[in-house]
Amino acid sequence: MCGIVGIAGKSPVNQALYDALTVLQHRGQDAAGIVTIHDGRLFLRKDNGMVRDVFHTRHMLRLIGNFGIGHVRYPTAGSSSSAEAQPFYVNSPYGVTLAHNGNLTNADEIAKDLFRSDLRHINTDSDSEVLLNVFAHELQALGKLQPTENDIFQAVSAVHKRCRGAYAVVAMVTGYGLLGFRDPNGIRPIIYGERETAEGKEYIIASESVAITALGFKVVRDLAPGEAIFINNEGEMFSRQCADNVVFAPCIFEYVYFARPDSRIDNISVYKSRLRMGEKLAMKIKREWGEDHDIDVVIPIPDTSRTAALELANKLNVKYREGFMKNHYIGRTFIMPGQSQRKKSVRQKLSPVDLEFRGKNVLLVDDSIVRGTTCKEIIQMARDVGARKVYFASAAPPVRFPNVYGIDMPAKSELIAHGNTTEEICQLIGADGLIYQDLSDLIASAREGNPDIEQFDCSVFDGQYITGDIDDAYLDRLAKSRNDGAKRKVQQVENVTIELANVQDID
Ligand code: PIN
Repeated sequence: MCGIVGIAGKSPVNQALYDALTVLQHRGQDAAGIVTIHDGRLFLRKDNGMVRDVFHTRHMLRLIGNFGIGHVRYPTAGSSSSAEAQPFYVNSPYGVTLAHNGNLTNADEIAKDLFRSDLRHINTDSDSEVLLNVFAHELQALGKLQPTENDIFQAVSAVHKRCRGAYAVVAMVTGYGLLGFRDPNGIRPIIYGERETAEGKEYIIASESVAITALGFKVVRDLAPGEAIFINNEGEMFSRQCADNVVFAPCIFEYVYFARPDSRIDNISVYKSRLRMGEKLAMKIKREWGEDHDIDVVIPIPDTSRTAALELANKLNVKYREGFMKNHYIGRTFIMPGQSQRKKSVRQKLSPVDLEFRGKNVLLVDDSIVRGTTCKEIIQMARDVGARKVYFASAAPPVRFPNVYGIDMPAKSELIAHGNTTEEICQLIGADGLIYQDLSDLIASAREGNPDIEQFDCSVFDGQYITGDIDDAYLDRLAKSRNDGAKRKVQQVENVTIELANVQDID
């Protein structure tokens, strides 16, 4: 998953972009980048690492200008090279920069066409570079010396025709303005806001509303699926529906795990959706385990699951206790490259408050079970500090299928729920009981916030891919690039790349 932001300001935007990226840091800790425009010149800083590590004072001072875009990356295609940090730039036409959240499912095919028919060279494995070149090619094909907003929107329409998959995009056309657009299924989130200043109105486009509100902008609305907005250099805003066949299916995993609880995505409060997940899971526990269950205490596995666990405990009428403390100064387990590293870090990241466990029947709650390795370790930790029984609840249904729309989920074979029943998973993770959210309840938890949304992309749970182009061959290719062996190889190559990048960076 990645985070994107773009600002069309009336005064320098470097600090605001940096601040927005720190607010979106949870969406990707792998790489960060900002590009700004001043006087027709672009200023770019990007590298692997967290926002606070990538940008030093000397970089910030060089990022001058009132328009800019930024990106935080969470690798999607198994690669984590610094050459693939975003934003990307292509010099023709006009100079276009772009940052993208999502994944194109036909990137390989388009990359070939770009080379053979459009005479464009793609220098990385990133589908974002492909997307940028498709947009640039389509804009160039219009042959305008000075593009208008209509031309920009026409190029976006052509992108929708050529590209499949998930894409929420911010881009800048040098000398003309800031653009944002969303794929025709609206899979990944993108929202915009505005604020009045003494110099005039400023606009912000971002992955999540929290980046807008935290910076003191007012949320206007989410972009519709297939829609584009363009803010020209003079600060005028235009919007247009650029897709013909729009089937809205936003990603449900944003509500389960990715988005911050203080965001609203597609008019649904992420926080409230998580409360509802807890409520519905409590009802299921009562139904299946009976009102006379023997749970003494509900304990969330921080951070994401706290909201659901709180409401689950309320509805079960059982105590909610913070039994695990999290060290916030190490990275999220989900994004670490290899299984061995992933396993080792659990005990460094979480430590139990033993008195909450000793002699008790505890219900541990997590947002989801993906590989099942961390929850296995956590269940053992609970036993080590004296829990009598350890039950486990997942606020999401079993994750059985890979994600092809920009979430770095493991290959099918690495998902614990793939090919295993709930009872088998319970055994594998070493719990005394395991309960999963039903998919219909998860959907209802999100949908009750905005009944206008008729469907969500739930592909990791049901294997239904909304773009209709995912077959076994695609999933096999994906599995090859995503298994841990492939990631370790990339890491070795990356060590060399990092050294080179650092040498170049001494300035
Ligand atoms: C972690 C959120 N969440 C925890 C991510 C672990 C699956 N894992 C998905 C559970 S946090 S495993 O709250 O954002 O820190 O099933 O793969 O072991």
